[in-house]
Amino acid sequence: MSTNPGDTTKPLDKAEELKAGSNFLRGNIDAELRDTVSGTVTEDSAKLMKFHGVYPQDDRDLRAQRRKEGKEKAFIFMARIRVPGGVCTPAQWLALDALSDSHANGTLKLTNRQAFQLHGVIKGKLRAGVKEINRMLLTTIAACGDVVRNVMCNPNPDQSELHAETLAAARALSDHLTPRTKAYHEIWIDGELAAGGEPDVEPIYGKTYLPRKFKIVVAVPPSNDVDIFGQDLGFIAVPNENAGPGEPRLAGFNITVGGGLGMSHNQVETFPRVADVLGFCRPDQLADIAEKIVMVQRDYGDRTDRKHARLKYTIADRGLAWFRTELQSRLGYELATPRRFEFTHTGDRYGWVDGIGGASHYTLFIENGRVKDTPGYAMKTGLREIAKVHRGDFRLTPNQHLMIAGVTPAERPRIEELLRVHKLDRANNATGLRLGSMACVALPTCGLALAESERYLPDLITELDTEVEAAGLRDDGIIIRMTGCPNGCGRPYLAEIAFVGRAPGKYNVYLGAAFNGSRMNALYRPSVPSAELAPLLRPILRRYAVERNAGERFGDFVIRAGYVKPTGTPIDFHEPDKVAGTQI
Ligand code: SRM
Ligand code: SF4
Repeated sequence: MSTNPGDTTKPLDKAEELKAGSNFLRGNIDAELRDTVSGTVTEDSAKLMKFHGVYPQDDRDLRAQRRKEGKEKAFIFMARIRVPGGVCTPAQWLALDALSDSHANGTLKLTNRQAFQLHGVIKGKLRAGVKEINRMLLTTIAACGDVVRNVMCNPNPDQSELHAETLAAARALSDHLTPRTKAYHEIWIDGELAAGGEPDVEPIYGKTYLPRKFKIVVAVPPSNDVDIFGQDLGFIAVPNENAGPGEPRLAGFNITVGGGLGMSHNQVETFPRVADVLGFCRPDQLADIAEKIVMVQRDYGDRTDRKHARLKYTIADRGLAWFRTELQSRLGYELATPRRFEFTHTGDRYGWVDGIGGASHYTLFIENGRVKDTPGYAMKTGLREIAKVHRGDFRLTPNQHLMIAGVTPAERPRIEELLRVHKLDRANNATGLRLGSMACVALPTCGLALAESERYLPDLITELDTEVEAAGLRDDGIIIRMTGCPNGCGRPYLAEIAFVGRAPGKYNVYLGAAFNGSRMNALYRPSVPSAELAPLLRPILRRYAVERNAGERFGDFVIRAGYVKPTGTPIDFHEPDKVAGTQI
């Protein structure tokens, strides 16, 4: 449907016309990829290519110099490879590693939604690169665009006995909600558009797909690593406490809806929102419920304004009661009452974890998910050597790190040796602050970045680490995140400490989210120059070390100590004077 039942007086956003006329996402992509004159594609093709997991970008580090020289921008592309539940094989890792060298900028980026990104792909290598990705049984389709994105799931196979069943559920959901258009195959794999043949049908999406991106996760308590409250739709695995031998361990899922984190500075009608718990369902109802929720949003999401087109706004505007009624009328049954659940943290557990059945898993801290070799730390080489011998699998975590999973007792000494030889084992010795850090990509590739993020947060943490060590907080987990703009990619509003780029070298500072991801933070100080960030935070960390109650988390302390008030409303994110809190 391309109507907007919410407000039929406003014209549809131009993107709707583009999607409708694109012949199921073909548009002019094929012809523009063949054109060798331009290093990029038109704006329309750029928008459609996102559905294929590909983003036109330019190297922003080179912009000024090239402008001075009268040259066009240094055009490049980013390809996002979605990996449902984050599980890939060593062979796939090796192939991506090689592809990052032959077709991209030599790095692999592990995203915080369990996907890979290749950056710096030039147009001439793009089609061959995507074809190669598909050859290794991975895909970029629906990694971006107005569709259901990569479905996340906790990566630890032994997080609980429920894990295998939840991972299977996440993968099944991903398959069920993948777009059916044949355009992807034609453009990237066959290399030409098929004439005639069966017409495309998109039974779930229709020809204009969704009003906006849509994100689904499956959480396995007590870990909330998937940050379920920041996602459009979430499922929380609930165990069957009375399961007998051989019976399924999974009773079903609590359902969360309407989370989302993007906003624009000082546009109060945009805001991050924590998801609501909607109800409970049995495992066999999962796909039906997910599909119908997606369809409600397809039909009622705001197609007139892309800044107001996420499910969180549909629910905020119409109310949860309306949403439940609309959903249940499509399902033909009522949702059950939510069951009890408890999350204790959002971070990853590093190092070796012994699993069921003798296998063990090693989670490696990869700062901001960037896999590369640097002088003195050949991380990418080390992981390649491990991939050559590893018999289990690799699992991307929702915090941008990597789990080497399913290591048998016989294999473990070899993996341990490779970790040691390549100094990978040292990465996990960082402070709790660094281990709890996450930054979005931002400069130089992200076209929306207002400030640095991935390239700056590590240095800022180094500045704070001295205080952390001196105050005796070395091993305390504190969730600290940075983004280069307010779109929220690094999930900053769910961090105990967050920096959100406002302008080059300036950040809004947010404090006070819950350690388990259930409460957002609030704006503490707007537009702080980077040189003043560490001095601003050091005294707060010092006080926390001395004055905290037993077991009190940093995010709770800053509220109790009066630095910020607990959040609730959008205003907390936009009007500094009213919400900055009292500094003591
Ligand atoms: Fe994001 C746009 C990177 C997770 C909210 N995001 C972008 C783009 C594609 C910029 C663009 O549109 O031109 C960034 C590409 C930068 C680059 O050069 O690689 C980008 N987002 C990322 C990643 C790679 C950050 C990371 O370092 O891990 C994450 C990729 C996830 C994935 O594998 O799919 C990423 N983005 C998120 C998240 C977190 C999450 O989903 O858990 C959010 C907040 C949650 C949400 O969606 O509400 C997020 N990204 C956005 C938004 C704001 C959406 C909104 O509703 O306002 C944009 C901008 C947009 O869509 O217009 C955006
Ligand atoms: Fe780019 Fe902003 Fe997302 Fe960071 S938060 S990757 S700067 S869009």
